[in-house]
Amino acid sequence: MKLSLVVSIDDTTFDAVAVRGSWQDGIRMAAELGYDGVELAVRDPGDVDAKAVAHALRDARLQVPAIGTGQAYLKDGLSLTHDDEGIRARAIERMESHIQLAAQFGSMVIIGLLRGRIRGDRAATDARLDGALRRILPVAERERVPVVLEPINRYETDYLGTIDDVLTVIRRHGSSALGLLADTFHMNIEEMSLEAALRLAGGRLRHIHAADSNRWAPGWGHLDFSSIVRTLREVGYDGYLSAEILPRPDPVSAARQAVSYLRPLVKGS
Ligand code: LER
Ligand code: MN
Repeated sequence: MKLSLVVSIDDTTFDAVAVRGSWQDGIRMAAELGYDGVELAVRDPGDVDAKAVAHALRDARLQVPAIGTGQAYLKDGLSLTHDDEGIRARAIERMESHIQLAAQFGSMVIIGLLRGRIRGDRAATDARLDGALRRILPVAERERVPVVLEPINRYETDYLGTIDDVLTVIRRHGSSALGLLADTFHMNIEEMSLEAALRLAGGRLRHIHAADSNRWAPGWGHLDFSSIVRTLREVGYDGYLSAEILPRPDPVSAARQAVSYLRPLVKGS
């Protein structure tokens, strides 16, 4: 398993991004601290100078396991399940451009907050999500870019809170491009057992967000990361643990804690 740090390309309003401000500094800091990659949080790929980012990544020798889309929801109000057809169409278009950007970096694309909230009844929301995925997944398959759907805790959205909820969506689509992102912070709130939920996810697991019970860096809360990593090994997971953590007590200390705490645990896997 490898380690990455979430770095925002734009100025972010999402709390759990240790690095904000200049993405160039974020990439440099991740490399200096010994990360293998950076997960890029991107509001609109149309505003990203992909060549400049690729150049900085090459210099820093970092990979980009995943690209996050949450800013498109938080800043632009886009949602894949909105009952306004125009907003939904723009969310789908935005996802397609995230996929094009991800294809350049060999990354996957995350559907986190961008899935929206339940509007009207649950069945209507499911139908709108399915409609959006039917547009997005063929593009993802063609571009060979995995799309990962992330369960998110009840305080941030009322839609798709558990691993089981997301597995149900994945099964409905039967697309090899659609996988699961498990975030240990959300799991701590929603799952009966983190280990049992990770076993349930099994081969569908494509990406992990690592944060402790309080969203601080791993080791600074009360989650058992030895047990989490052991379970990930058992299910054959060999992707990234991506630190999506609060910048507390300050960005550098948080980012250093995550890598120095997790590195010994993932060594040799
Ligand atoms: C939101 O809490 C989160 O975990 C992000 O990864 C979703 O966009
Ligand atoms: Mn997350």
